[in-house]
Amino acid sequence: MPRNHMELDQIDTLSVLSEDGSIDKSQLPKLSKEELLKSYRFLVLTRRTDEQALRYQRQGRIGTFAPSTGQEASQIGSAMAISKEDWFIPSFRELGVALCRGMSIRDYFLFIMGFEEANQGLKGTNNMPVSVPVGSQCAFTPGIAWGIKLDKKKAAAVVYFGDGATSEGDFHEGLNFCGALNLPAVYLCQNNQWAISTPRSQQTAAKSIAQKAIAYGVCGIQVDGNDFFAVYKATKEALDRAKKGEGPTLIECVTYRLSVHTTADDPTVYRAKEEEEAWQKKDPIERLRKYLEKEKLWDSSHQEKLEEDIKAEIKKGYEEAEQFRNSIPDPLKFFDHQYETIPPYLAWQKSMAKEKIQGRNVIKGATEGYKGPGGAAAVGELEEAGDE
Ligand SMILES: Cc1ncc(C[n+]2csc(CCOP(=O)(O)OP(=O)(O)O)c2C)c(N)n1
Ligand SMILES: [Mg+2]
Repeated sequence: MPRNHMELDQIDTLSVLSEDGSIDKSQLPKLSKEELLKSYRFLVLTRRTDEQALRYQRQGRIGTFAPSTGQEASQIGSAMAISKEDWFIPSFRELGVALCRGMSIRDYFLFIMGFEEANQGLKGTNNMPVSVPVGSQCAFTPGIAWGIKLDKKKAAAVVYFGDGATSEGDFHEGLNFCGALNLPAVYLCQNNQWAISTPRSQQTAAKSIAQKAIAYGVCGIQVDGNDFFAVYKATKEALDRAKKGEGPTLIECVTYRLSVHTTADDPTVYRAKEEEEAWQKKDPIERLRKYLEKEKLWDSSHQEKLEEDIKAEIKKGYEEAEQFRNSIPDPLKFFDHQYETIPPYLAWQKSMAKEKIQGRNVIKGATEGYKGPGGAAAVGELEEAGDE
């Protein structure tokens, strides 16, 4: 058998809007003035919410969270292309997409405060809850996409994940499954150059993340993730293909996490100031603003008014969240969200927590028939171990 060269698909790259706000008109997606201004508002709203959340977190008012700062174009650019019927499957860093999909500022703060009630807003939507285990959402995406296909719905499943998630088996299994079954799915990687302190260069020896699509026989494209138009266009095209039955796409948005990984992180110990400064110059919000100004759609008075409105919206959202927090007297509700019927081990934990909080004895009967994890230990022993 002769030695031949195997032809593999090529990976496209796409950028439309450059750093100075100039544009490649041939690639400019169709968006109305209203859609453009709405998108810009979401970009700024996401940034300011992050900034304010960071202050609240430092003041001890809310818990830990993962900022989207620097990644707004990847998030809003894609979210504006996704319809209500499509499924939004997030990781833990998609504030911008969630806001575009109707999440309120109140619910965002409540979620960071640790209230599952904030997820009530997901009812009746095609929005999935946050997935913290890295990459896990990539593994159940085929299930949603397959359901859409079997139901013959005109929709697609859009899953978000980071560069670090592409080193997890879940990403590969999920994308392979979607490719093999030709499912309507879009795998959207926000390559923000870091997975906590692991740089992109140590994540994979591959030249790009987008090229991993080739191995699974699906479309792949690498876009400038700080370019609102490029992300919008690539997502729209991927969704159109998915809905026509032409299969999944892997989109790599090349962007940068300008802020901390989470509020529990200090990036100054592992990355260079010069690198951060270089990416500051590529700020996705400034870039779109420059374009809007060039097109005479925006000026400083518009910006001033927008900043005022957004400040008030964030303050109101936070106050509503705080009001809710103060009105919930029963922290034990924490146990009631995971299952329709609470399983014995959780009933046991709930009774332990109740005892701690209220200084009472463990509820008799709540743990009846339950022998603890693995079924080995007696309930009495577990009650002691629970204090550790
Ligand atoms: C399975 C798993 N391993 C480790 C962690 C701890 N962890 C949280 S975020 C993160 C890095 C994720 O990096 P990336 O996928 O690039 O997403 P980014 O945080 O940059 O948005 C890690 C290791 C986790 N949540 N889940
Ligand atoms: Mg990352």
